[in-house]
Amino acid sequence: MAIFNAKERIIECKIVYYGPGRGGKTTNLEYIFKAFNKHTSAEMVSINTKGDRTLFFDFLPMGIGKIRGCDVKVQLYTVPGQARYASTRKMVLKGVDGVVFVADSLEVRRKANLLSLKDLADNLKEESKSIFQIPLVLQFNKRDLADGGIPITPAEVMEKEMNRQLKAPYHLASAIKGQGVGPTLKQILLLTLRDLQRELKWTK
Ligand SMILES: Nc1nc2c(ncn2[C@@H]2O[C@H](COP(=O)(O)OP(=O)(O)O)[C@@H](O)[C@H]2O)c(=O)[nH]1
Ligand SMILES: [Mg+2]
Repeated sequence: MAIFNAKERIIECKIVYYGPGRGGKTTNLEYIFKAFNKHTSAEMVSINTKGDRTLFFDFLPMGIGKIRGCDVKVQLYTVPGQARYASTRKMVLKGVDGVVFVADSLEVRRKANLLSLKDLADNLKEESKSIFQIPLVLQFNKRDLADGGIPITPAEVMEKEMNRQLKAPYHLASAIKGQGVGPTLKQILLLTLRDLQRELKWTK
């Protein structure tokens, strides 16, 4: 649940980029940090876990308006995807308000996507949240690989395998080229803030 700082009139919420290892989560965040630097805090914080990193920085979605007279500050996080960092992933998901699931379009990663999605659902459940209810956007990343003749999974197949029940909005992307990164971010911000607004309606 978002943190409501009444004194400073700020609402802080947390969006986590989740997905299989090497799917492109860090690449998404690095692109956002550079391309939308007017909205971001001065520093990207990086916690090193061998071979992979947990990254986060603040994002100020200007122009999105205020909620209850408060400015909204968003923290964007990535998690390390490999199996051995299960506990880090659980920790990063604590208090999450919205999730971007970055799926790898590489055909050989089909199963890894599904396992990671299942892992996300399980970890959310431990947080008493449902993957069906939390603001969620899927991203099918690395679409550019098709140009190099590398086998990628057709979008319809990815949609069917991952999204048949979830029915989450999804975006095709090439994070390395910055394609689809902005629309993915914009949509998760919108869904998360809308959800927050709804939640705050019922509290004092
Ligand atoms: N071709 C291609 N490579 C990508 C894309 N996104 C990420 N990569 C590469 O995939 C590797 C893993 O990306 P990274 O962002 O570290 O994945 P993470 O483990 O999910 O954080 C890196 O070598 C990236 O350069 C993409 O859209 N297209
Ligand atoms: Mg990473």
